[in-house]
Amino acid sequence: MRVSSPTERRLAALGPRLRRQLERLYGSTGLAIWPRLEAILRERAAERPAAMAALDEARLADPDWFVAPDMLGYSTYVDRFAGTVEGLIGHVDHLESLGVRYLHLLALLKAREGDSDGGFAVADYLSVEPRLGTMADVERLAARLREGRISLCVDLALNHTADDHAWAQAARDGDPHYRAFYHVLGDDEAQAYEADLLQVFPTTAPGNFTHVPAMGGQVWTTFYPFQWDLNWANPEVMLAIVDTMLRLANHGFEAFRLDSIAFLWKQLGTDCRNRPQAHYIVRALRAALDIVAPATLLKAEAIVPTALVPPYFGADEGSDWDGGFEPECHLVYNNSLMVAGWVGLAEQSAALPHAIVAASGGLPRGANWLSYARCHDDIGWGAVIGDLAGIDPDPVARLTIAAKFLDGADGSWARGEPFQSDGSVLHGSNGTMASLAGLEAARTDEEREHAFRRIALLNALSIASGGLATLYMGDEAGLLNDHSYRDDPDRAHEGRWLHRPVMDWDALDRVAALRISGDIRALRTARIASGGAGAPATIATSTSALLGIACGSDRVFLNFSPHAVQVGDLAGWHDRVADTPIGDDAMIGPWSVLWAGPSA
Ligand code: OTU
Repeated sequence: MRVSSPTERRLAALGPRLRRQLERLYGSTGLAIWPRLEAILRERAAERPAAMAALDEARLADPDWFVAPDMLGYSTYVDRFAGTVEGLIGHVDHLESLGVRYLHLLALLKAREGDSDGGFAVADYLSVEPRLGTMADVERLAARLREGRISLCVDLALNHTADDHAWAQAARDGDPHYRAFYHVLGDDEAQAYEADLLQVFPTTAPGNFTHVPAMGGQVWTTFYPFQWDLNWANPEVMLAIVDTMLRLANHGFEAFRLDSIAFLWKQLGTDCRNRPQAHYIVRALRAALDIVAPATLLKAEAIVPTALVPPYFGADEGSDWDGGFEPECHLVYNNSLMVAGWVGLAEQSAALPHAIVAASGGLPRGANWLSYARCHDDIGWGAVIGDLAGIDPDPVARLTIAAKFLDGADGSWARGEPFQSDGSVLHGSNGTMASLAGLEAARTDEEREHAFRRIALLNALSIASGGLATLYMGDEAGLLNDHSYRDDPDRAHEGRWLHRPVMDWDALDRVAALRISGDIRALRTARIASGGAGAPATIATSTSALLGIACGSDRVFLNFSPHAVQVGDLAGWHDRVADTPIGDDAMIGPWSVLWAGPSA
């Protein structure tokens, strides 16, 4: 009889939830792997460092620890921010100066030689990209971040590996065990699947399959040809990824960004996105973490219509929370709110931001949105087409107008560029926050002022809507589009490098950075004062340009138009940003935010 340790107690309590997922996925074969999976859980638990075990206990006592008014995130490539992990340790003070409590590092793990899709073609999940440092450096960084109450997040690209991953190399060399880690199809079978699949990179990587002679067939490659989709119908893949994830958690990572999880399960005759089995896979990962490393968060990178998000938090298919709930992810990207913010600017209307804030309510306990204005990816238009179905008679036409505006058409102040298209089709838009908001195009003081306000407006949408609001590196400094990628043979084809500039540390004491960072700090301070965090709610307003959000004790108004508009009677309320009382006939300026707290 084992001494009852916290892990043993959690294994006894949560093991059934994990076994249920295995049975749903693999039937009796799933239960046959249980002894091996149980051994992995115990081995990894035995290795869990004391500091992480202590964090486990603290967070079990406070499951909403990350749904907090002062939670603010930051996402960056290590090399573009600080060169190396060691260099990053030297810049943690910058993160602390912004009030950051969550740090997502991109392209940290060892990536494929050459083009690696920005680090998302992983060659070894368990080692750090050598030019960035070592896992020992990461453990020192994680310890430094914990001192500052900053949680370290890393991408777990579990839909695919690089084609030079050891598993792929073994498969290529004929090892049947690792060949079964991937999908290898005949031409006709691949064609049958392809008929229902969408394109992620239609311009740079058309199709979802790549003929690999050494594999003797068509390998499933949803993304780039060098990103081989893992075969999650194979329980050996589950064992390998659970072990990988727990080893990484023991190195000090407190959150995993689960990349592309909408694509995990393949089913003939479907678009192979958002399948029920994809959720069972993630719920198995969640159960394993809850047993061994409960301090650790899972964040779903599921770029899907808002209506398809609840199962990624754990709701049963199509049911509300009462209809059944199994924990899946703690955080889900609110991609639709990000897109809606940009559409709001383009349309000079709060209509879509209002609709998405209203659709983002009703979260379960221990869950929150990951809210953001920009990230390392494009503004993807596809998911919001789904959100607009039923609201708008022609979503594609409407979003095409917004996309063209953001790509700079018709005298627009935006300086974005089409992604995966020449602008003739609707796919995505690239650009840094400052360039998209008009700071690049601004030539007069008023144009610069309005650009600064539009940046603050979208940061306010992300912060006031209660999510784990996450900044993308350089946006706090107003960095503009970086066109240098066009001269790099490994990057020239990949337009998203436009909005992935190298950090300009000298810019931090210039006007743009001081204004933008100052606005961010003011919004974060206001949210802390409001006590607001978690699911957002809307407030009715007097005009379609004006969005109202309830945030804790406060009322936050966002003006998505270039004209001053009336807010209404706010007598007895206090402007938390300007620190002035607000009257009974409040107005809000062009592109502005009015954050109203109850008078003391
Ligand atoms: C994710 O992207 C990553 O964020 C991208 O940087 C990677 O290129 C990609 O996966 C492959 O790893 O998978 O859930 O439109 O926004 O591909 C959707 C491009 C994704 C990305 C989209 C997204």
